[in-house]
Order: sequence, then C-alpha cells, then structure tokens
Amino acid sequence: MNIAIVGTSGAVGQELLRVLEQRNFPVKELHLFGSSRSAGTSYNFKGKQIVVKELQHNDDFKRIDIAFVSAGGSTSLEFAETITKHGAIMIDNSSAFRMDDEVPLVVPEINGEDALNRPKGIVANPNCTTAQLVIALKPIEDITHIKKVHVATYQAASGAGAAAMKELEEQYRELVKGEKPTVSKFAYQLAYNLIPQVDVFTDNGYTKEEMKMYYETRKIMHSNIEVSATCVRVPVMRAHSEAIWIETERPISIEEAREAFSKADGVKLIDNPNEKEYPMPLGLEGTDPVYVGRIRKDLTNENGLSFWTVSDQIRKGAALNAVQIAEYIIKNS
Ligand code: 11C
Repeated sequence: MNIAIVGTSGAVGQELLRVLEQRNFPVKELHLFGSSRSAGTSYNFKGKQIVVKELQHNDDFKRIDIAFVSAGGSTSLEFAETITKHGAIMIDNSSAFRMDDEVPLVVPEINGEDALNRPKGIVANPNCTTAQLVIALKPIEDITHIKKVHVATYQAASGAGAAAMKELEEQYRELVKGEKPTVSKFAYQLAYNLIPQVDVFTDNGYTKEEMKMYYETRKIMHSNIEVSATCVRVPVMRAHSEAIWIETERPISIEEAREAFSKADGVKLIDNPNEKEYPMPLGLEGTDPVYVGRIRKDLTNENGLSFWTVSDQIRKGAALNAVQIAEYIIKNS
C-alpha cells in the first residue's frame, strides 16, 4: 500500500508513524505531508528518514492508496477533494465529516462493515472520548439494549495536541519557579486545576465536545441511545478517563457485566477493588485497550450500572483506531 500521513508533526501524526510500524502495516511507500511550517522536517520510519512535503492542491495523492488525515477540520474540508480525487481512501481524524450521511463513522470493533461503503471516499474516525465510550458500551449492548448514558470525562492535555501537552509541563515548571504560568492552548491555567469546558459552547448549554459524544455514539452504534455528557479537561498528560452510568432495558448483574467486558474486543478489565486495582491514566499511556474497572450497581436505579474507563486518547482515540479502520478495509475488500 502507498500510504500518506497528513499532519505528520502533530501528536496524532507522530503516533500514526509508531502504530504503522508497530503493527507492521503493509506500507510500500510512505509519504508525509504537513503545513508550510512543517515542510522540510524529516521523520524516521522503519529506519528510513522521510521528509515532510507541503500539503498543496496538486496531484501528490495520485499514487496514494490510503491517506491518514489529522491536521484539523478546516484542512480536511479544504483538501478532501484533492486527497480523494484519484481514488485514495481518506481516513479522517477531524470532526469535519463525522455527521455527514455519506461518510461512515467507524470503530472497527463495532461497525467495521460501515467502512466498506464510502460514497465520498472518506471514512471518519470518531472523537477520542466517543471511541473510548462505545468500546465500553458494546459488550453491554450485546447483552441488553442500553437506553441512557450519563458520562463525565476526565480529558488529558493530549486531546488538545502536542503544544498543549508542552504548555501543561511548562506551567508546572513556571509555577515551581514562582512565575506566572503561560496560558495559550487552554482557556485557563490547567496545572493544579480542572476546566469544565472542552471545545466551544453550543446553544443548549452543552459544549461541542459533549454533543459529539451524543451524536457520534448514536451513529456508530446504530442506536437510539441517549448520551448526556460533562466533559472536563484535567491536568493529566495523556489518556482520557470516563465515569460512565448506563441504564439498560433489563437489569444486569455485576458478574454478567464483568464476564462481558472480559471477553470483549479492545477491552481490558482491571477491577479488583480489594487490592486497589482499577485503571488510572498514569502508566497506561502508549497502550491500546480501553481499560474498564470500578463496576458496580447504580444505587438509584435497578436497571443502572456504573463503571470507570481509561484509554490512551492518542492511540484508541485517534491513531490506532484510524489504522484499524485501514486494516479492516484491506482485509474485507
Ligand atoms: C480533546 N477530544 O480531548 C478532544 C480532541 O473532535 O477530534 C479531539 C477533537 C475531535 O480535546
């Protein structure tokens, strides 16, 4: 396969290089693209240095089979035609096309087959918080329909990109030195703080991030599930956490839920409270599964269940899921 990465210098672009190499993805040629600022930088892939080319409206994608695009929504919108016009499949990490009826929104463990119908040549990758949520919901949905979800997210700095991760690190350094912390990528100082806003607010008082969780979950799961989210940025470097409450059609026991999670694709159960064993973002970064723990019955609702998840936002939430979509398409075409 001739592969392109658009947005190579970003946190997701860098992770795409690692995931492609680690999974031994069948890469014949790898072409790297970026902004005029990143053009000329080179990155190592399987022992070879590859120079980033500037993304332009030309025929650079003529020989590309699959393009992983992670350079923000406006770049995806502007360059979709250039990228796909010669037949390349565009796997897009931005929110630009997720709710487009002619663009499948895919998490392979759940709706991989949707990726095989691509009227626009584009497959969208969900928001990282949604990917993590749906992977944890699927094993329960397979037992009994989930009617409602309440979720509170604890989102790492990595969700806002590589520069935001640097900003968080820098803020702690500046505070230790007694300096005023630099605030540019987040609305407020994130070090020693929580910010109950991820993305901009919409008219109903929810943020765009929270509404993405509502709409994307329904599209991926082909379900009328209702999702009410509160998304919070926390001073964690990488790996998002989510506290999840579900209401199912029939009550399910903790044992049933545990068994379902322990057999599910993409899930790893860490749930041994007596030994203080539960998933935490620290130490799980750079790994693939959605970790599930703290499973318990909801005390307010007989049909309710509560649990906690952690997943590396840059891997399953972005780069890994994108590569898994490509693998699914190759295997099933
Ligand atoms: C965050 N979830 O943690 C966001 C990042 O729609 O692809 C990804 C935004 C998106 O800030």
